[in-house]
Amino acid sequence: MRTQVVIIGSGPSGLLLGQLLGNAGIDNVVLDRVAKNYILGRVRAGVLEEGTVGLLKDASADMRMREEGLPHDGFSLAFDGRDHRIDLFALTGKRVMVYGQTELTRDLMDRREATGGVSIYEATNVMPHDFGGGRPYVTYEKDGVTHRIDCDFIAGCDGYHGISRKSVPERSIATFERTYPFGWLGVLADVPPVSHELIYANHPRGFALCSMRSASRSRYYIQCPLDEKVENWSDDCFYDELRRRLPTTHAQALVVGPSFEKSIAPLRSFVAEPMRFGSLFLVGDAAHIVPPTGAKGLNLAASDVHYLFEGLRDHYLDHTQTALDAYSERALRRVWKSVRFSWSMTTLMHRFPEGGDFGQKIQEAELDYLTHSDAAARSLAENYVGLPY
Ligand code: RFL
Ligand code: PHB
Repeated sequence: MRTQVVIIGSGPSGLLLGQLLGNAGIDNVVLDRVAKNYILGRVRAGVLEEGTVGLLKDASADMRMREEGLPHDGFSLAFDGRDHRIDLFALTGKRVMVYGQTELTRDLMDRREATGGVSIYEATNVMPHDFGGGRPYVTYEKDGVTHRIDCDFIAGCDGYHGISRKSVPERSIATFERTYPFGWLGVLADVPPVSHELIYANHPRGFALCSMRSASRSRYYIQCPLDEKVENWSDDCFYDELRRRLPTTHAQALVVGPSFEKSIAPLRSFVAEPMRFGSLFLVGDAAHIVPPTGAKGLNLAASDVHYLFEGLRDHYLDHTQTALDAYSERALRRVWKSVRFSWSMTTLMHRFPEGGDFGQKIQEAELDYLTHSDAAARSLAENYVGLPY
């Protein structure tokens, strides 16, 4: 088989890139090692920047999001037993869209199917070859048969554990990493959200986040030790702990109900540089991971797609290479700013086992500053709604 671009990974970055390329008449094939339903079973991001919303529109996959997504004008920082609202719209003129990654992925998959895009699921042993030379190709196995796809470019959209980044010789790639000494225990439940906006809570017992997927579906998280086990947390235990970390008015208003998803995610900051190796491009989580506190992971995947799509479009339609050659540099400039923001939100909002009294006082001073200085609040809001591409 031959195509112009092989996309490894059918997560949000691979599907979004595939749709933008398809709309521009550029042939592509998406490969994923797991089944469609498995991908749709993962519960992940919930907050989309305007830039991400715009890209979904460009991909003609925004119809359901426009109807069912929840535009949010602000969120709360809760500490000291009180709520402090960050008015995103007043501070930046922009809002964010609350719409689950699962739904966004489903919309992109449906669109791909409707437009005849080729996706191959449950493709094992996917392997990019010869991306340093002139004739790149990708091999994979399906039902015991080995297949080969020749192509011009390979987009590695296969997430943090994918094969694309691992295929690059170690000497050609630099990595930067920080792990955090805690994780997030999250639940999803069909109960109305405790508040119509997100609440990020800093509490002596640890961080908590109240988010949502719709007016009747809530997504709640609490900071937990890294070695915590999901089995140790009944729904009652979870809600009791969440209540303790929220201001009293919210704790009293919390509506509880059985969770249908409960999982623990470790927190990590990670960046691989560069993001291009000959004809192989790394995109999204394949190149970088941020802790979820800033709601940036999926949005960074989308901005990478924006830069790569521009490069590929210019290459095929205008026969110019400038944008493609600039991909890694442009993407990384934005990546590092989001890595910085996600790290700072994480540092600000969590209890660090080794933080001590000094760390605690610095957090209090920063929260006080953010909620009493217009300039500080504006900087927070500008990063949260998303820096320009
Ligand atoms: P994905 O979604 O991991 O998709 C990668 C796809 O590649 C496939 N794959 C392979 N295919 C073929 N061969 C191989 N060898 C392969 N290895 C892997 C996988 O099966 C998969 O289908 O990466 P992508 O597309 O770059 O998207 C990134 C986002 O998923 C991620 O950044 C966000 O979910 C992060 N994130 C959040 N981001 C936000 O912008 N806002 C949020 O509010 C937000 N909240 C979150 C989050 C991530 C979380 N977790 C669980 C890590 C909350 C949580 C709890
Ligand atoms: C979510 O709804 O899953 C969510 C929202 C905001 C974050 C992280 C996760 O910062």
